[in-house]
Amino acid sequence: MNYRTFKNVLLTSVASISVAVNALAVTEPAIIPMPRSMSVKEGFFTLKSDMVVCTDEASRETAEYLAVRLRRATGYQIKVNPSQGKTAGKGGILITTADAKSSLGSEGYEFTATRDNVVIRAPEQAGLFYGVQTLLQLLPPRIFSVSEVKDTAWTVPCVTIEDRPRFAWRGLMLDVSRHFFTKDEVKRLLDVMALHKINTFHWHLVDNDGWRIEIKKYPKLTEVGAWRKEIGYGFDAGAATAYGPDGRYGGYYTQDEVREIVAYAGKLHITVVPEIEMPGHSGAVLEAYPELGSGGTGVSSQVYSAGKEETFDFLQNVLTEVFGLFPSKYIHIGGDEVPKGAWEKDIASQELMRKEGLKNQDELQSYFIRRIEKFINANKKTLLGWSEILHGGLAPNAAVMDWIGGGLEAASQGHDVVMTPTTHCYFDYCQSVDRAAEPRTFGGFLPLEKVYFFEPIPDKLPSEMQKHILGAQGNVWTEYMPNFKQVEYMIFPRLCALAEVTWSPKEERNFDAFISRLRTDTQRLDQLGVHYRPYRTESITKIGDWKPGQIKKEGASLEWDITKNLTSAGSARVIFLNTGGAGQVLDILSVKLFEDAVEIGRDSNVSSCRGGHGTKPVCYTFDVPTPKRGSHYTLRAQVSVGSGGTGASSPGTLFWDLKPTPR
Ligand code: TNX
Repeated sequence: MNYRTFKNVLLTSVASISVAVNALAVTEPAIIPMPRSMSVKEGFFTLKSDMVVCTDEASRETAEYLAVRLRRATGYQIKVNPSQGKTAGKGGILITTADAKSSLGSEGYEFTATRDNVVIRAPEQAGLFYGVQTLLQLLPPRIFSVSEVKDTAWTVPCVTIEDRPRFAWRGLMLDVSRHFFTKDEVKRLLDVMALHKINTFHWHLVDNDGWRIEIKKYPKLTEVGAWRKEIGYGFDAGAATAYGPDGRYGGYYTQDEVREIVAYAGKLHITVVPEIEMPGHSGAVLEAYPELGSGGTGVSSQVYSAGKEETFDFLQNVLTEVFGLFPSKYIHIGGDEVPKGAWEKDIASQELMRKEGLKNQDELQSYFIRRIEKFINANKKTLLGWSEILHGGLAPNAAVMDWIGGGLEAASQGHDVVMTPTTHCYFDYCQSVDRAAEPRTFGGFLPLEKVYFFEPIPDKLPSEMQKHILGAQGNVWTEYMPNFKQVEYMIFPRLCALAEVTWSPKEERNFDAFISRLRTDTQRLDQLGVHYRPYRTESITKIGDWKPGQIKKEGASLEWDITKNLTSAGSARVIFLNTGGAGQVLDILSVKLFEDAVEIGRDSNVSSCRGGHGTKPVCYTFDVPTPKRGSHYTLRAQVSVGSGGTGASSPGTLFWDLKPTPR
């Protein structure tokens, strides 16, 4: 789409430039994801209090959805006429499948706004629904207000749009096991997904920390498996509200609630894909039904026995109830990070390996997944699993969700693949290098730019196999997100970028234009009350590293030259990020700033800078003077191996953030 054309049209068509600027502020098309093709014309269509949404009987629900959305903010008594599917008339909106181009596919649509009316045509309802989302985004952001907004000109710029998605799978995964989120929170998320034309909600319902779906045949799954004693992950009890009446932490969805969410999503043209983890990440189940486990302790206690018939009976019974609740073609069975060593000590698993001639644990895992796949296929569903289901041989009809590789290999062999690599799709990773200014997160770093430039098709995949890349998905693992506000903060605006990756043409991607549209989109999020991370460019820079060998038990002095970092007088933060694992702790006793050999600043706070996931960096602050030409500036830190850790020294990185003194 072409903003320049749009501005030129405005500037030449209105008498005064200030009017043009005003009009731009209200109506500049800021559609996310950007449509495939759009041309902006002169003039506006304006909503009227007595207007009608005309439609055919088949599209009535979509027309009603639009009318409800429009009524809320405008306060207009907009009517729906379901027996007028041919023309919008003057001042109306037409939503119809009549005469739609079949080349638009199942999710595409055509959209025309003139001064007289708006016409949305699509061969199928999903396309009409996306046309409606486009219409909402062409209106001022206050159209998303939950209460009536007076004195607004509800205008839509005159445009013609032809649009359809690049990928069929435009997804978001939410982990509700590590922390539990309510039915209404899930619905809220679905609404904002639909606004960005995201069509798949992958629901991670099961993990070590909690089983979240009622299964009638096995009540202990939720009586026992949905709860834990404490919030965990180092959070204060008050960081979440998911407590039961008995004070236990957790929660689950009843089957009625699951049906309600699936139906709600369906109306938003979102497919819900359930994930029932196996054979690992199953600590919550095995707490309720320990007889299905491999025995063992620690992570080994979180793995089903692969050798017991009872395991398969149980899983098949669970899956049967799951099939009845989810119309989705795909059933996700996890398959990731199985500590397969658990099977070495499990007699039943060892016997099975002998009987089946399985050479190693990978082949045993593959046996497990293949057996489940047979059952899933017999129920006319397709098995989907994480990268590791390739180990020991991929099940014949399985689809793969690539998080640590395997996508290229699977797609090359003709298996369908959804791309969710940690490098570009892990919304649990920190959004800024300035971790000190962010909430606690998982170890990785995933800025908005990186999501935006993600290319789902692997480089080396031959063109004839590219159709096997169904699309991409953002993953929200919630270890460090104890409440929904935090979940939203991690999802937005990164999901907006992923929406564009999965919907819009690759060649048209332009980060600056996206950021400019995002400004309007975040106004929509404001109206909807979504908690997002405002986009800003980073002022933080890396000074250098430290290596484990430099840190001694008896203490050590680390030094970094910061002459080129100290560019003006101001307030500087020196940030220590421990990149080691859990238990690798660096004690910092003082940090001093030198100008040549003279100490000019000192922060004598003593702190422990910890490694591992979900830990925060440590900050030291200095008022720095205007640098003298020719002088050298040095930071010196007095450190030692941390007393509160395992005694191992850590690696780490040092950052610098200078806020210049305003002149
Ligand atoms: C790996 S991604 C996992 C999850 C964790 C996540 C944290 C995947 C299939 N497994 O269990 O929550 O890393 O980033």
